[in-house]
Amino acid sequence: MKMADNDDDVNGGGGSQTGVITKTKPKTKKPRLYKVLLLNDDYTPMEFVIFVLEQVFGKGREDATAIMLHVHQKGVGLCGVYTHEIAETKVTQVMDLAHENQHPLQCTMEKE
Ligand code: TYC
Repeated sequence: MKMADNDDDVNGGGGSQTGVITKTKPKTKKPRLYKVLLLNDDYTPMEFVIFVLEQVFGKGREDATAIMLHVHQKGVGLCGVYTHEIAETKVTQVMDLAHENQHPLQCTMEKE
């Protein structure tokens, strides 16, 4: 004898109390996630990169400095992982800030 589960609708949905149990698909599909990456270059000031990591990615001073140094030394580094729309917004914000300040800083996103 099976009891009604979480994802069961008791009654047929017709309004009258029929006692029929129907399955409803639990709609909990995970969104695809994207890594937002910062690329090194020879010209963008370290202080500006730290500023970007603080303002756009909400990093504290210490995390921002560590990520900046990682990118400076390794060539690329992870700023965060987000849904497609949020990742795209972050990339645009970084590129706009870099442009406005005439720095060649590059930011990209890729599927996790
Ligand atoms: N390499 C830059 C410099 O020496 C600093 C830098 C770090 C630039 C990280 C970009 O994503 C970057 N001024």
